[in-house]
Amino acid sequence: MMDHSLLEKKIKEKDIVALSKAITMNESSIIEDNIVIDRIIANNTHALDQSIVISISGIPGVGKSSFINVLGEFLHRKNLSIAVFSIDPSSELSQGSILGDKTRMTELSRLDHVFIRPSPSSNRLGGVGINTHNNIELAKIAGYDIILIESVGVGQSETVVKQLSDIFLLLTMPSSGDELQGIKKGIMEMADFFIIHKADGALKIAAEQSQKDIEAALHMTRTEDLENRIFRFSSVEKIGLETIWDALKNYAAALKKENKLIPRRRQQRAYWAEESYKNIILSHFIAKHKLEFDQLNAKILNGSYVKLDEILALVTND
Ligand SMILES: Nc1nc2c(ncn2[C@@H]2O[C@H](COP(=O)(O)OP(=O)(O)OP(=O)(O)O)[C@@H](O)[C@H]2O)c(=O)[nH]1
Ligand SMILES: [Mg+2]
Repeated sequence: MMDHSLLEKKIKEKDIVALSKAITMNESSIIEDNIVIDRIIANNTHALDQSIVISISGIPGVGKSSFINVLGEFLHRKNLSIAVFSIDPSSELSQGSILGDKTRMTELSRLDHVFIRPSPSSNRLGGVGINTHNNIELAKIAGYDIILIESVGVGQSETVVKQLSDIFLLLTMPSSGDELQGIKKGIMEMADFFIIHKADGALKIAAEQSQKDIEAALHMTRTEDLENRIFRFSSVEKIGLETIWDALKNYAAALKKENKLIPRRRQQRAYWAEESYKNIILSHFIAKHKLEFDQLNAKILNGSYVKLDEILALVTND
């Protein structure tokens, strides 16, 4: 086993093997491993505010991996260091499309110093986020300039992704008609940027219409200035990436300038800390009262109805 201070040192040297190992330890079900990682993060809180975290969400097949591949390559050419995480908060069963992502990020994964990590969606604590947040903190300690998160965008999971990122980018597909392909209102309200993706070939015209539809929908619900927030793009044609990147960069710079970035990240840390201790308390409590819970279960299995009163009594008498 690697010495902890050595592991920490190697992470800070952007050693990809060390970072992978640390992430594995963070996701481990062995609490001692988690504690080591927690200490490494605690030792390096000064390094946590340097990177920009951008999440890319959208329905399956919208082209998130393809877009990340193109954007990542572009940023790499600008000498920015890139880490990519892939998460699927919508499903606890799925482990993410690991193979799919690797194949769709071929160019990116071939470049030196690019870190690509598919993140398992389920873990000991029974949810996405807690580990994922720490994984991202580790990538920040490693000093990656830009951290990209691919996440399947379905419903409630977006809240979780929002709690992980500085900038939330929603990919949509050109659609005919006004249904906006069932994009949930909540997601529309949450996204900082909209990209109508696959705006190429036969879909080019539909993309223009989609842009108008999205603009109209946003004007109804959002009060802030949405100029330079809605783009059309094709990861095949790759035209106009500079404009999109400028907009993202300026947005991040404005957040910093208006002193919004650090409070937002602190709020996110508070959110994840709360998730974390809630889970710890829950597992601890259930383990402590295993016998009583087993008895309640046995009663139900024997055909009795266990009243809420009994459960409340168990909890409040602790
Ligand atoms: N025409 C066109 N096709 C694209 C574009 N980007 C991606 N595709 C295709 O769309 C399909 C899905 O692309 P992915 O990048 O895997 O999409 P994804 O959103 O990451 O999919 P999941 O990870 O499965 O949710 C692939 O067949 C791509 O080749 C684009 O800009 N234009
Ligand atoms: Mg993908």
